[in-house]
Amino acid sequence: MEIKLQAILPGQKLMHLYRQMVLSREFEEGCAEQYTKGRITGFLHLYSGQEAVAVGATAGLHHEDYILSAYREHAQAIVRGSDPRRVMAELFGKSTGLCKGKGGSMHLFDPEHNFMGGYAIVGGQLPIAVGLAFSSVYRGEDRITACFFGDGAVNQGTFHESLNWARLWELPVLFICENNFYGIGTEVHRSSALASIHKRTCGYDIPSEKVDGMDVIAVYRAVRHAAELVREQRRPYFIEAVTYRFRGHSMADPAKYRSAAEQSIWKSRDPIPAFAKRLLEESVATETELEGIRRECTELVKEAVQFAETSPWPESSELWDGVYVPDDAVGESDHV
Ligand SMILES: Cc1ncc(C[n+]2csc(CCOP(=O)(O)OP(=O)(O)O)c2C)c(N)n1
Ligand SMILES: [Mg+2]
Repeated sequence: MEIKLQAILPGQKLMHLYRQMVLSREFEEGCAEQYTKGRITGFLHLYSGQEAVAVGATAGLHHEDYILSAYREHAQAIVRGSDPRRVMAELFGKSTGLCKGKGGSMHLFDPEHNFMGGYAIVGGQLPIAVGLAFSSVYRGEDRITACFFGDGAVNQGTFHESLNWARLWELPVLFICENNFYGIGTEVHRSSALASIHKRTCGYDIPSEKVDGMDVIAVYRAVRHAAELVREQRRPYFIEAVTYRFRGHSMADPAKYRSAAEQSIWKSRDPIPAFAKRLLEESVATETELEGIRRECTELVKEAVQFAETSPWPESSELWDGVYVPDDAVGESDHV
């Protein structure tokens, strides 16, 4: 029998999870709109469909734990606590953005919330996560590092090097693979000899499990339990969260490689209405309360867009600020 929601978390916290999923979805759909208006340019990868993973996982961690992700990371930053207005401004390239408009969609970074970055290089965040976990051990800190990555990252050399090193050095890393079955247009069965990703960690003697990534509570419980093990035993752990992205790989992708039938099966498992249904059935919330949350999130995204639109562009004099260039790598004339 399914455990009642309020035996797992108090009502207020459950509502918070719902709100974070709705805000993430609204934010992404707002980004899509701004992209079509030409206000967000470059690559834009949206997270719609996968919200239960970021929201459930973040709720299972402590705020001081580090989080790293790939380039589909707006929700991860916002759920962690980044101001949606500053995230939107970053996507617009404005100076009020999280990274002063210099990172853009794929490179959010917010040390105030221990969000240690989105990374555009597939698998690039894995060794950085291992390094951060090492820094925590070295400094005698209690925090752990949670590293999100996609199914497309598991055949990168960095994946194998990172898992090996994390186990060998007993580092407190929680690896979270968001298996949405596709790396751009390539289905996981066509790129991985063993498509059941969590089974691959036995080669590194790292315990692992698979969780339903469309169920925010299942993800929360798995991550909370795993995070406790990692924190107490100072050893890595691995979770495969099975999920689905509702949009194409990026805004430039019409996603013709997925059948309508496949998409509609997954859409019927949309984590947001599924959780709303449980909240209503178990009388944690009323429809009016849920509607209020949806309206409030739509407003927040409108405000974020307004903030981004009215924010100034970075000054051209800031072009080299925050860029690491050894003095001998550029000529004098390049420093203008
Ligand atoms: C090292 C490297 N190789 C190739 C690419 C091009 N690329 C960008 S996203 C992507 C697919 C990654 O898929 P996955 O890890 O499953 O993440 P998802 O997009 O599904 O969230 C690829 C191959 C890249 N960015 N970095
Ligand atoms: Mg993928």
